[in-house]
Amino acid sequence: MLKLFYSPGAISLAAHIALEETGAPYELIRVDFKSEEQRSSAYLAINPQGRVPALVTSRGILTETPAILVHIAQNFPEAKLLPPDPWDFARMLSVLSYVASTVHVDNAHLNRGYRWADDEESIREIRRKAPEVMAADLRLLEGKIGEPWVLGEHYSVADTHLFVMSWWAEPDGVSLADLPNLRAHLDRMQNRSAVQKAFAQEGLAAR
Ligand SMILES: N[C@@H](CCC(=O)N[C@@H](CS)C(=O)NCC(=O)O)C(=O)O
Repeated sequence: MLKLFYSPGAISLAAHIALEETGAPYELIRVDFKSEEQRSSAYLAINPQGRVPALVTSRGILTETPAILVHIAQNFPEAKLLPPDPWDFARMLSVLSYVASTVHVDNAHLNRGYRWADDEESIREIRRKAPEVMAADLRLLEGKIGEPWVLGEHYSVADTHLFVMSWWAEPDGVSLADLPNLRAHLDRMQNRSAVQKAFAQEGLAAR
């Protein structure tokens, strides 16, 4: 059975929703960020980067959300979380890559500025600019996503990944009033039972 290491409301939520979408049994293991459990030697043995998610599979431990999402989708093809068309598959990977390498990194500038600077003033400046950069990067997705789902008619793991960015947006200081496509996508996602189940398990609320 797959095991997902997660922290409530973190990017691991995308994989959690994907697992829920499959309907397959899996185990959830919470990593406590408050006590910095992600830096404990026990967790570093699972993910040396000290981050969630990590997915324990019968073939080994997988890290990095895009890889985890594709693996979950390939493991449970009946859930149809990957588009059959190669071009759509490439478009889906484009969204997963962009979210992981760009929008998620923008978010990290808010509370994890110490990764890029040491002095307090620089960290404050990194934090101050983060919402502006995240809004600009989300705006590119605003103009690109389909309806009702990222790829159009086909719901895919790109929806679960993008969803976490939109769910983070308002608390991160990015107004979704200016991003109506993302706002509508967030609403559609929050109506899905997989999202509602993952929210209930992680103790999260719709926004
Ligand atoms: N590139 C990784 C990033 C994972 C990541 O940064 N996760 C954050 C939570 S959203 C984390 O575990 N942070 C803990 C820390 O920085 O100490 C992915 O996409 O899975």
